Amino acid sequence: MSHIPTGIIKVREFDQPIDISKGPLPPLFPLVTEYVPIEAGFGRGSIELGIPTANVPIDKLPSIVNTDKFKPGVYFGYCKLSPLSNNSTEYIKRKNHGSDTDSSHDHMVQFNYGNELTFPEIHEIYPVVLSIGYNVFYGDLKKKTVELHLLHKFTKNFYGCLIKFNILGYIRPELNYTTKENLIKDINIDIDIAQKVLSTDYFAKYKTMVQ
Ligand code: RBF
Ligand code: MG
Repeated sequence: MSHIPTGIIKVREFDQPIDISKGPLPPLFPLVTEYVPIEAGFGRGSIELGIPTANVPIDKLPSIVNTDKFKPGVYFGYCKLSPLSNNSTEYIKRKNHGSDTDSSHDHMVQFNYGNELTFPEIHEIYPVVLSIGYNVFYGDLKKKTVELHLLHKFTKNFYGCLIKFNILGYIRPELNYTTKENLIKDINIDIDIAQKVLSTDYFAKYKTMVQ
């Protein structure tokens, strides 16, 4: 008896139903990027939510991501990391928090360009959930952002590392939350959905796209 999920996945009322056996659905999916550098966000992902995200520059992604066809919301796919081994570690000032100009909120961020990743971490292809949008919960972003949460527990940061990823499907719209706890709860459901869908052959075969 197999427990590999098949059929249609939909957990919450606001989820887009995913028909697993159809695989990534055109015209949006599958979409693949080049290798792009990981930037420093606001540090909220790891520090406040306990869910670290790798922020990537939207202008270096296929231009369709920055159009209304990519609705603000949660997506899933695969990614691969590639350290910039010629760069040595440096400290770079984190972007200021929205319109906040108080310099006491500035932090220096260690950019190691992925040079503290382990051998398996630079060879593995990881499943990923992506948040594309304006972080309405924090309400301070004017520009559309793209952040990836990799489904692997890293012990070191990898700011400045290159990452290549694909986007294979859409889970749900970006929502506003009344509490951080509710946002975290939904992100964990997003992770479960992505893990289930990406573990099927219909989607796992798209791992090779990011090689
Ligand atoms: N922020 C929101 O305001 N609304 C969301 O629905 C939302 N969904 C997210 C789903 C995932 C899988 C991830 C990784 C992040 C999500 N965020 C959302 C963004 C979150 O607020 C952001 O990661 C932190 O603000 C750090 O930049
Ligand atoms: Mg981040």
